[in-house]
Amino acid sequence: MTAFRFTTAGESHGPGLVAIVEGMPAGLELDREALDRDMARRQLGHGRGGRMRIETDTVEIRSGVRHGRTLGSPIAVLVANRDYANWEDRMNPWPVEAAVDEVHLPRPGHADLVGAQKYGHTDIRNVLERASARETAARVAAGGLARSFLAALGVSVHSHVIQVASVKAPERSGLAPDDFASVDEDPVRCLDSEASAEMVEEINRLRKANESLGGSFEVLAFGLVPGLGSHISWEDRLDGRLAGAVASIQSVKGVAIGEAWDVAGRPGSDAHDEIFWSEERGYFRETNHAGGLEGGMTNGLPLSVRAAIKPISTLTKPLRSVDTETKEPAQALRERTDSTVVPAAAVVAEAMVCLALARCYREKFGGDHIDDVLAAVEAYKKRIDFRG
Ligand code: EPS
Repeated sequence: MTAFRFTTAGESHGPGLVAIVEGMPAGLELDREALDRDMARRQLGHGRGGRMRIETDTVEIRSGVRHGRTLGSPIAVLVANRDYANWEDRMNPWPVEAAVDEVHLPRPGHADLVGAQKYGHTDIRNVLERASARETAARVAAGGLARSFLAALGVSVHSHVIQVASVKAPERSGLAPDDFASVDEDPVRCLDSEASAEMVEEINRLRKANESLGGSFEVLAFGLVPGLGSHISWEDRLDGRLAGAVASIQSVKGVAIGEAWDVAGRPGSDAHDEIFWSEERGYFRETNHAGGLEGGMTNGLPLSVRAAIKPISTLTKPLRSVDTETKEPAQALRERTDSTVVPAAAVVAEAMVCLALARCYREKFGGDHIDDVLAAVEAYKKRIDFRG
């Protein structure tokens, strides 16, 4: 059987982005509006730039789905770049008559310089177009398919912003799916309205000072069975897969599972989740310091993945750089940009977590049709007496 995997293709200002998802079961009902809702959620957030006013991202399915149900074959999705209409000369796949200027001013923090060196390009645009976080639109399209599969198994994945620049929301533990009902209505997708107002102020203040802003967020997955991932080999440890999936998002520089950074400073007696058992509940815990993972496997508690993202590396007050043609000191490329993408990055991380979890479910439970998967999950829950 084809392994569950996905790939994306596309440049930021090219004709469009493509994602191909392989290994989905047949017979899964898809909700077109839900797929597009995720695309719109990725475009949200106070501090985004002019591009989001040009695009209205939607998922166009090109294969693998018929009359709203998956066929079991590869699913190809297309996300058009409306902005391509303004870039047709500069980004045309074929030679054009018009003179097109090359970019020679690498931005510190972006892929520009090392990408041009590695791939032998004199025009940095050949690197920055693919390195752009626009690519995450294709990941969210693919992640929407994974999310649909997980939803059929009773799993839901949510996110919220914890920090924007120096403003941190108060710590929240014991979050449940209902807590996220209106998170997308908040301008920075934060669960704390006071912190949110301060974050918006901080964005406005730093944007005026021509600064960009980083921050951090948390993704939570609810309804997972224990035993996704495995302790038996390094590649199967879910901690590693999740860290890789989330750290691969543009601008992400750190990933933590659960309370990792806090736990590092605590004594062992205050770091682990003690195990209890009762007639009604079976095994249960009173705490979730481990963020739902033990030994590289889900343990049936909510999964928590946190990530830190650096400030965007395109600055409206550019940093010092070098002209790669003349080797003279120069200011880095100044392009239209966002002030911060923390709220959007959290939505992208939801997609990456959905894709990583969908792969685990496909590996563990197999099945060609969604009903096969459901039956296998039920049988497993029964075997381990999991009541969650
Ligand atoms: C993005 C589209 C881009 C940027 C942003 C993400 O649009 P443009 O480059 O046309 O303004 O807003 O890209 C980056 C943060 C980056 O570093 O490249 C999007 O669709 O998310």
